[in-house]
Amino acid sequence: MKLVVLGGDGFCGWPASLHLSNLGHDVLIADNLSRRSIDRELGTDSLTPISPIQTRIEAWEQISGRQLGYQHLDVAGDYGDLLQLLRRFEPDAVVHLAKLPSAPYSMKSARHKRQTVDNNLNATHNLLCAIVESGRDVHVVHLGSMGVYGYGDMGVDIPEGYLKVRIAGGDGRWVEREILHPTNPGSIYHVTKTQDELFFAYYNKNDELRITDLHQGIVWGTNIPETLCDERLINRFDYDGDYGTVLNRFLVQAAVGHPLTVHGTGGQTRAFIHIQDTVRCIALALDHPPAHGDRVRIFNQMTETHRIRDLAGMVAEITGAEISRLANPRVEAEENELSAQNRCLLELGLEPIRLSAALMREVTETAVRYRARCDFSKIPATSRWRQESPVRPSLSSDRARPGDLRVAR
Ligand code: USQ
Repeated sequence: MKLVVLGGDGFCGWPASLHLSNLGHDVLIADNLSRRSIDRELGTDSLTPISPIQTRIEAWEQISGRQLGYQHLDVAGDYGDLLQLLRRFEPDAVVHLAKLPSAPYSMKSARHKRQTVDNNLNATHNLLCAIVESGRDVHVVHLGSMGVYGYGDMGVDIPEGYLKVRIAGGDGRWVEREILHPTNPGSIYHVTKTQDELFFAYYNKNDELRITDLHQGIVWGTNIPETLCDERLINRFDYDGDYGTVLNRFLVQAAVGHPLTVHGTGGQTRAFIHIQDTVRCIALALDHPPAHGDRVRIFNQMTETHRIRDLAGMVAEITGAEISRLANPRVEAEENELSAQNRCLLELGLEPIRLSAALMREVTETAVRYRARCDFSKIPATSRWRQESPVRPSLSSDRARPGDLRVAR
């Protein structure tokens, strides 16, 4: 297949590009390298020494004998160039990861909220609009988020994208419908993922675009076999308070001798997936495109759920790290249950990598190898979900919020 990977230089995009290239696809990466410029803005860097994109591409060609195309492209800003790319390269599918992908970054300030909305919504809309204008039949595979559902305790497994509902009619009749699952985002970043769903539904209905939206859980792990072939191919490994995801942060913290930073009680339950499964799921979604006329296909791209304090406990047991309980900088429920269906990807052949001590040790070994590069001052999560205000009363973060789905008891 001819594939464009938008955002192919990022944490998920780079390993996905190599994996797809290794499977024999003709891959072109389009990226504005914004993840690298955000590192400069925040004074942070990947724990692993990632190479410049040109070095990455040359190294992959030397090692695999396969070519990767590259175009510097701001998907949210350069609509004309995006359209030209679709016309010139004629891809069968586009993997869309051209996003600002961090919840804490999106909550840092008014500027960061606006930047996240401007980038993420325009990137998705430009892509859909350009596919229609190009007149080409392109399957879009988008990396969405489990966070669009929110983390309310619904008492049943979260379905994959759609919810069967019964609506009481005025005349006592019940009407059955299947609707997009209601959204309940917990950050501006997650708000953009919920808005993506509406763009997809609209362009699917109006223009019959074929779209797969992968609602991904929190990624952990850092490398896949392809990124381990040569140090020039190594994937990025974020541990800072804005871009590091929770389990990877704990594993780096253990490796450098920093106490594990559990927010609040650590009672938050979240969905997880290993980076190797991320790239496999993207390949599976590409191999099994929706048929013409199908509605937007939504898969829950997660393999297990865990409570944050349990993860901290496991890491502490393996490494001997201390656990510290910090005031939670986010507005989120302190305790929640979470279970979700992931049958679609399993039926396509995904064999999930489960969290295990051995795999966690592997990530810790990478962290130990590069621990001299760790900047301790970047570990604390400094992004606050709610601004202090002398006029607004302070609100409990654990109260029921509009949109929370709770079991009627
Ligand atoms: N947390 C800690 N300590 C830390 C960091 C985080 O206790 O040092 C807690 C957070 O308060 C939160 C949970 O761990 O309750 C998860 O935080 P996270 O930063 O690992 O993940 P989150 O911000 O929710 O979002 C991340 C990615 C996003 C992806 C999402 C999957 O940034 O790209 O979509 O995970 S999901 O949450 O399933 O939507």
